[in-house]
Amino acid sequence: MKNIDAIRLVHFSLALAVVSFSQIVVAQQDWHAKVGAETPDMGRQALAFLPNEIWIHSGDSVTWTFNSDEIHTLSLLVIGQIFPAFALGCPGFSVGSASFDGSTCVTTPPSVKGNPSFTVTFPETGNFKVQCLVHNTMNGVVHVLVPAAALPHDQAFYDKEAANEERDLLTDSDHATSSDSKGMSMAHSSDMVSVRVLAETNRLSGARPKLAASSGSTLAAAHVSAGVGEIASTPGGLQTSSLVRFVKGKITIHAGDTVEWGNHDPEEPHTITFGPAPANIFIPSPNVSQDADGGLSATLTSPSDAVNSGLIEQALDDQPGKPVNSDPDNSIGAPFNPTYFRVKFLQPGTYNYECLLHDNLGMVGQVLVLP
Ligand SMILES: [Cu+2]
Repeated sequence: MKNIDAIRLVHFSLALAVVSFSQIVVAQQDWHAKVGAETPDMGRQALAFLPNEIWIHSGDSVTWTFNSDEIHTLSLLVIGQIFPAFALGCPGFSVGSASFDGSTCVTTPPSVKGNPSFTVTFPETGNFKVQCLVHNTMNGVVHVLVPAAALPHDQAFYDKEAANEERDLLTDSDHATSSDSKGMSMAHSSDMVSVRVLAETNRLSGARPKLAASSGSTLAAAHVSAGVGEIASTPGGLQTSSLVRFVKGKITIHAGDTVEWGNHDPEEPHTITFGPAPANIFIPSPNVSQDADGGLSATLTSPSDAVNSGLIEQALDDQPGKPVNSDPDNSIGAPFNPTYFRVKFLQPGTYNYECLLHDNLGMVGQVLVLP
């Protein structure tokens, strides 16, 4: 009996070894995906995991490569945990590689193109949401199946899908017709649309005596789109296309005119900042006041004056069961986030401005104020 037991044990061990070996062979697969994409001038950003849905075996890993100059995180959160601030992480960060089984949060620090890629091993089966902590509307899913399961796609399929999604997000043009007949197509590559703004200003100037009588402090002579964006979706999650530019950001007005900036991006916050960056770039500087419609406004007397709008952005979507507008970025506690910033220019001169969050991507503008 002992011998038989011993033989059985040997057979069992051998069987285990074979099973383990075959699992290891299957488990060696490392999949690849990208985090973000951008046009060469960095003006158009794909806030997306590319692709954002992938099917793998337990034991496999996925390597995500950071691919843009806009910051992103690769984060795997635990169901029920409070959505963390990107600066704090899980709290804490993983660098280089990690393992995720759904029980403990894993995230990279905010990273950009050129940083080391991040490899996550998935030892357990399950469906795991992938999230960027910087961009709420940037997520995806990893489906982890048992090793014996057939996988629907290979790496070549995902590479092709990523390329297609990247192209769609970076060349999005359908928004142009719905928002502005020229804004998106001319966009940032050519800012030679000041003629149109001038004409608009002249038209408004003609009507000014009448409007001035209504004491409207927010008479806008010209509107600048501070960023334009669209949220797209695959079955795997959300992907967002953002034009990180002041569309028609170089404009010409007359002294006494007001310029209004509006954020047309569902995801990206922006600032409109004249002069040096304040210590806290997220909140409006003391010389900013709030208009009756919730927009923010300021008056600049000379090109050496400084003003910071703070974050101009859409609030996060409200969700059933959550406090209304619990957006932590809502620094001024308004019932909704300010999406407009208006500046009245009293004296002629050249006023340069930038977005403090995206000046590194080239998000700058200029207001030329004529007498
Ligand atoms: Cu910006």
